[in-house]
Amino acid sequence: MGDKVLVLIKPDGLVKSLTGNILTRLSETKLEIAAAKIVRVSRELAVEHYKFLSGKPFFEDLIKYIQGEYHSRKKVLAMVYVGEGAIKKVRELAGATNPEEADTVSIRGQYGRITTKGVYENVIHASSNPEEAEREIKLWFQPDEIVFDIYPTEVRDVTEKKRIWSSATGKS
Ligand code: IDP
Ligand code: MG
Repeated sequence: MGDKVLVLIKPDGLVKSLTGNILTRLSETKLEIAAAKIVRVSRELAVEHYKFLSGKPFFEDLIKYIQGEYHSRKKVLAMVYVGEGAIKKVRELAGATNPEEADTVSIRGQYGRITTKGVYENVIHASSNPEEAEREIKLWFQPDEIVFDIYPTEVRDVTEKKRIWSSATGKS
């Protein structure tokens, strides 16, 4: 199966209409897409995702950025790709973390920017190693949202409150 990697198109990527371009480039890697969804990012999810950066001076701005607080699109596109060398391939396509240092033809080099506040708006996230990928994929996706089993699962009786479609006919 090869590597698994969590890929996020961040709010700036969505605002700048880069989704199609990025999906095309990802599909040209011949990696297989295993899951995709649009997510409204809660503060809880953002903080958990970036918890290893919680001591950094830019942390609060980073949380606001990934939640879409700086953009008119408060959402991200979350995806899982799998295949030989998936992490390396996607990280190469993404380019360096700092968009000013990123290869000019990488996604971050082409479309990223550093805001006047110092936030690296770098369009795309990609897990950087297999352990990080596993942690992040399990954070963003439930097993049934991924088309094939990429990590072991178990079946348990779980009782939880869940929002469901209302039986009242919707007025639109
Ligand atoms: P990565 O996204 O290339 O893996 P990380 O070090 O994991 O880089 O940082 C996560 C995100 O935090 C980056 O993508 C970027 O948006 C932001 N970030 C990282 N370092 C800085 C910094 O020095 N200033 C501002 N933002 C940063
Ligand atoms: Mg990282």
